[in-house]
Amino acid sequence: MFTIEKASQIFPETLTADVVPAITARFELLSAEDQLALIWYAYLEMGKTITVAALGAASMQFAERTLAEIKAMSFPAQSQAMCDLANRSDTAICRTYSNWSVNIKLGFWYTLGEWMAEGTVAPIPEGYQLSANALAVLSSVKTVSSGQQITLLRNFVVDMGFDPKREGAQIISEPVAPPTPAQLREKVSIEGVDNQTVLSYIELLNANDFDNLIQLFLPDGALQPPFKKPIVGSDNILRFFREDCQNLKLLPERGKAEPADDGFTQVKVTGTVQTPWFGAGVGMNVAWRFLLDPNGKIYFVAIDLLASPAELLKFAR
Ligand code: 45D
Repeated sequence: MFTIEKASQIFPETLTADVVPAITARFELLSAEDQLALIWYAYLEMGKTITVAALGAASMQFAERTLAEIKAMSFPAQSQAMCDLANRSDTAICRTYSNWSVNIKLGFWYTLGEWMAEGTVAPIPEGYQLSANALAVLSSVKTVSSGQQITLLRNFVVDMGFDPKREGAQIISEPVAPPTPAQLREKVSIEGVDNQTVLSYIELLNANDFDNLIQLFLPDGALQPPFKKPIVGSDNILRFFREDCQNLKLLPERGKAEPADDGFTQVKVTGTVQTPWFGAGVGMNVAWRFLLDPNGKIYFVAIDLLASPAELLKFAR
């Protein structure tokens, strides 16, 4: 029988972007001042080629009070509040921050970044000198692809703040918008794959139709996001879809399906994914590795950020 552990090893030839966890680990060793300055420089650099889209005002309302609180502070207090976040200090703002979903955290920083640029929030001090280590991390960030860069930026931000790990802590996330109406949904086709579960997975996720999407999974199924441990059980997967997966655009290109042990089927698909933050400006190269039970239900799916575009075409036999 398959276990989640064994399932996660299907299609072992798939090469993921290991530079992302490697650079993230080096970033985490830097001082808070260096971290903030490095993100600022990386963000300015990226802004030359890609632009962040401000999310709808509705999604910002959850961070509004904290943003207003920071805006009202003196410059030194603002810098301190930002350093506290990077230092993961136990402050009220850091606790509030850690309860936000990823998108609210990103929206919060997006707003602070705009205010820093216009001068209403303390900027990175002019002439701030990054340490040698920080300079080395920054130059590594510059060498990776734009899909890997935005993944790094997101990683840098999500672990900031102070998480007291309270049992049953409620994550504050954006409301779930109604799914795309049937007549506006797009059919997908994938070269080499006509498996209905896989096609429906892509179509339902693109339509934000999470209630139907979750029906494709076995109750004890698992979903493994890039560089993460598998999320196990359909309740947990549904919560993840609602919290973190609205308005993604999945653009699968090609794949292959083949029989696995015990009447299961394994399917690998490659293609690109767009996030609402960058739209068509950044296509992340990904693989989906599905393991379906004999009834076509999803027991396991991993989403991998690929090491290079060459991986999009790699289907070893
Ligand atoms: O510290 O099939 C300043 C799943 C300086 C679901 C700043 C998926 C100071 C299943 C500039 C102010 C989700 C797994 C900071 C598929 C400072 C599925 C600001 C995959 C921090 C396909 C920084 C989806 C800012 C994927 C504003 C792969 C940074 C989605 C902003 C990937 C960074 C989405 C932003 C990614 C990063 C989004 C907006 C990687 C966004 C990244």
